[in-house]
Amino acid sequence: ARSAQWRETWQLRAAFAARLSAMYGREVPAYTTLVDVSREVNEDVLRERGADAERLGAIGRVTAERHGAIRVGTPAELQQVGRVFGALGMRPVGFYDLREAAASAVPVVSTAFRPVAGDELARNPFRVFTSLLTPADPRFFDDELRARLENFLAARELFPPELLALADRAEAEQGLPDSDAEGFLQLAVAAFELSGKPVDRAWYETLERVSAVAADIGGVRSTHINHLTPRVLDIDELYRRMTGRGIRMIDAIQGPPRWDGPDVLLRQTSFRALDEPRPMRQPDGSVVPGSLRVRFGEVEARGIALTRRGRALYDELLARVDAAAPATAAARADLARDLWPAHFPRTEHALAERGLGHFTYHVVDDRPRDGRTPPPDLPALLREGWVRADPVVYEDFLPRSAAGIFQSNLDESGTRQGGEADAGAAYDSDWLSGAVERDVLDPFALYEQQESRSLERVAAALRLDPT
Ligand code: OOG
Ligand code: NI
Repeated sequence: ARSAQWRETWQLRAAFAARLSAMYGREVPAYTTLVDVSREVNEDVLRERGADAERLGAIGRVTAERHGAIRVGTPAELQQVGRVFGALGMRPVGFYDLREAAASAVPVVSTAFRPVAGDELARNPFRVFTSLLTPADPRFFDDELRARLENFLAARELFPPELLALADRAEAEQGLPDSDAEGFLQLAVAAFELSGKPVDRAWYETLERVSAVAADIGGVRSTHINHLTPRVLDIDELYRRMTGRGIRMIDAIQGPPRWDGPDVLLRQTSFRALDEPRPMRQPDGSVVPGSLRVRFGEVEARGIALTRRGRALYDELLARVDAAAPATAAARADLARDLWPAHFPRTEHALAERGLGHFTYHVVDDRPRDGRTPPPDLPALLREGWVRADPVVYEDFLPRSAAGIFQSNLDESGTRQGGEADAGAAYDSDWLSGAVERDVLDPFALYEQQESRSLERVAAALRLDPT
């Protein structure tokens, strides 16, 4: 073991998440309210439901759990993001194309950096949804604007070389000595703060005409965390309490409806932050007071990871709700709630049996020990009490919800022309792997691996069972 003055990767990750949260709470007061209310709701749920409340994660993990979001402009910047998060044991998982997922203009493709191994997630599951601007998509940018944008982006520096050097060391050595950890954490948090430097108003507004997201990414010389999201055990209750405190939430909770069957995937809701004063540089060079409204708050409830089949069913139900074209968010929620019970299994057991949800399987300690041989198949092993199924929590994101979150926090819808998506680059998962210079992992494959490894352990344990 290394000395006490050594910080392991997960300790760096936990410390980074905590410091980022402290910074965000200082600068965006409504976030502090959100964290407080989330904690209250979680304590109440724990009191009411007992151990059942922790079925999808121990309360320690859930209380510390956060995700953030950042947006960057170039593959080179994304590669650097990959190094900073690599130092924290976070790898790119999933490819999300938000250019199509929203009604308005969101010219980005995204991935999420997160820990991958089960024990790492249990220690601290911090994740960051990371979006990359798509200047080569002609539906958003013409050649001239694209060239200006790429020049502007090429000339800025998001991460100081000292930070990247420490990140590379931390990743290679899987941690840092305390003395270096402090500097690394300070530089990393600073890199994600909202800068106080003057914003070039004309350039910002030029990009805003394409999309508020384009301006947020390419209109300034730095990046920033745009939200941090705590996890809550009852998001409907949280929504009511936040509204009761006078914080105006968006009009819906995104994702699956509330119902009396198992919670699956992810439910999220958000609120807009306030204008924040930031200096603006006028075309004549003078600097005047201005404001940006680019940071917000979000909260989420996590459910069981679905298999590819389960996800296809979810997407199909969503499409059916869309097809009915409900006029309001409330009508939409009612429709989904009515549709769900007819199609989605109402128990975890049925979710597992129909191959719709992911579970890990574990040999039960007080299994039959009277010399019987265990039955040969999983359903019988479960039925006869040899093996227990634990739900796998969904650790990723949903493109539709993500697009909804982007959209609900934009002032204007911007413009997206019709036509073919990509004359220049095909923005897909492989392209993104190339940009970040790391494999973008497939979330379904990760869940499948987790499940099949647990089954291998069950098989080995039951064969070796001495009784
Ligand atoms: C990211 C929005 C996506 C989520 O939770 O789905 C997201 C952004 O606005 O940059 O964070
Ligand atoms: Ni989010």
